[in-house]
Amino acid sequence: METLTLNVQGMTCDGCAAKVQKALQGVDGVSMVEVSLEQGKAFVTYDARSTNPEDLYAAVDDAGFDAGY
Ligand code: 9UX
Repeated sequence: METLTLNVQGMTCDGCAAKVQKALQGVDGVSMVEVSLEQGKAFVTYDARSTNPEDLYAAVDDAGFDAGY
């Protein structure tokens, strides 16, 4: 398993954090997600055989938040 910390911009309430959480958990290969609204970060544990950082950044972007590199 690999871990990645994403800097997520644009989360302003718990609902936003929940959306980011759901988006990341929906990516095949993701096993654990923790989102910190306060820190503006998402901590993801994933299987590198199934996904990669690019996919994870894209999932956050698709959910309407900016996880730019
Ligand atoms: Mo809160 Mo975020 O009311 O997408 S859910 S601002």
